[in-house]
Amino acid sequence: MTEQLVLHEFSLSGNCYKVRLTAALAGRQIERREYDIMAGETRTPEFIANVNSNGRIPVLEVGDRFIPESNAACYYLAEGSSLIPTDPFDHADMLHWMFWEQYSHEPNIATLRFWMGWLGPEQLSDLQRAQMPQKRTAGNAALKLMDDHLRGREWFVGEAMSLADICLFAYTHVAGDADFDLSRYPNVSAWIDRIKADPRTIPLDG
Ligand SMILES: N[C@@H](CCC(=O)N[C@@H](CS)C(=O)NCC(=O)O)C(=O)O
Repeated sequence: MTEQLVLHEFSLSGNCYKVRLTAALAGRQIERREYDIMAGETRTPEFIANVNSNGRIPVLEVGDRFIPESNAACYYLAEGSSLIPTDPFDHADMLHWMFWEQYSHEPNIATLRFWMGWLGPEQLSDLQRAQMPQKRTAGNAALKLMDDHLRGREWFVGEAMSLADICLFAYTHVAGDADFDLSRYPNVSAWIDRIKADPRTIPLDG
């Protein structure tokens, strides 16, 4: 019997969306449980004790066990599918882009999207306000690096869509929410259209 899969999420988060998108592309069924992160619902003693000691979503519940961190949850769901290359070099290269997404992309683009779209300018602390220009510069540097890599290529790794594309797509395609101008990055824009054109792709707000 296959184990029941439950995604603990805040559905408008790109980190949660990438897990749902992976499930859709890999043909895995998941249940969804919504949390209001603005109300601190992932910071309750119950959540910390039972779901994720780090107090954050997404978390994929597999039977009676839990996988925090979006890219780890994607990796679990994609196991055995074409989203994970079998060639050892391509496999490592896929991981390279997934780690890069978490260190050089998400902390800039996703954080600005959250600050601008959810907290709003009045709610930002002085420290957050001071960090905004640096995050914008770093976010544009990430988009430029992606654009350069995609010149003459369809996918981030090898000749097919992999988890590297899914994990990077999640926050890139909504970077406009944080006032990043995607028209400056034509190869990224074409890649976004390519992923959206896959009939299995689901929208972030679906
Ligand atoms: N590296 C983590 C980031 C998780 C994360 O920051 N989650 C945010 C939403 S995208 C969250 O739970 N925020 C609520 C909080 O920190 O209380 C991942 O990829 O899953």
